[in-house]
Amino acid sequence: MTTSSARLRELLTAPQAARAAGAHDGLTARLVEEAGFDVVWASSFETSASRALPDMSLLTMTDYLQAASWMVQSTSLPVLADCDTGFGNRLNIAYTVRQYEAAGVAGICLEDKVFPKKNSFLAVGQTLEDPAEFAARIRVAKQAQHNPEFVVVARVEALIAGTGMADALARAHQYADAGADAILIHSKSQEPHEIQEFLEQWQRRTPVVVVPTTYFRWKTEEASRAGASLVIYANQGLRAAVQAVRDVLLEIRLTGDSTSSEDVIAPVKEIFRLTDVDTWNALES
Ligand code: SPV
Ligand code: MG
Repeated sequence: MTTSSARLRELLTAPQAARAAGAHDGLTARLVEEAGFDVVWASSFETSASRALPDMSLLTMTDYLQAASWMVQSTSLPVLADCDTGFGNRLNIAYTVRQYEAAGVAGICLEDKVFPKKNSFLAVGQTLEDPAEFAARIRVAKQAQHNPEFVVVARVEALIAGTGMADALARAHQYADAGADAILIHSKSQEPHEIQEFLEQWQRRTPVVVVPTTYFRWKTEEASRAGASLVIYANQGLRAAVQAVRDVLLEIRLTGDSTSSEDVIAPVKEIFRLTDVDTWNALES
């Protein structure tokens, strides 16, 4: 039987880029699968926002692990879990790997910022971790895993912090030397140019993961041709839900009934289907 980690590895090393979408619970993970994505991204931004909290390292590892575990249980797709900076020091990272592995998560992503990290798009100064220390953490993560297929993605925040392309590439090489299975290169640019330059210089040394949130015009196929192996649509689902819920609730309050919203909201039966009501009824009988 192919494990979810082996499947994620397969996707990362395939000639065409795979597609991931962000989720924060079982239902959103299931919607990611039904929409035809290949991977569920257990997003720290979405998981924090679902609790009306900013993505600022406020939740604990247990909170994020619980959310990722719901995702694993509700979908057959591999789940790649955003583990921020790894929730502490080297030992915490080893513990994180063991816990996520035991929960059936296919892989984790660790970013090279200092704890407590803040979301990459916040207009605040971002402090990067010392690259040698972060490389050591990647080494520890790889040593801690029991399943040889478990995936550890090293996320480079140099372009976010503004330390430049040379720093981004040097860090990525250090993390790959330390055993990272893939590099996530993040950017807050409106255009994909710096990501394209990174990919060009990286020469497919390891798989590369990209997150086109701000440079959203870049198509999956273009990212694939440029050498990306996984394209993460990290938060569009959450943003769609916020807008849709807001619109419908406002409409109901203004009109005094839900008639005009019925055509745009999912029927109750659809929620029954999404939550496997038939399976549960069959279990009872
Ligand atoms: C997340 O989805 O939590 C991410 C991606 O880390 S981003 O919000 O773009 O930093
Ligand atoms: Mg995150």
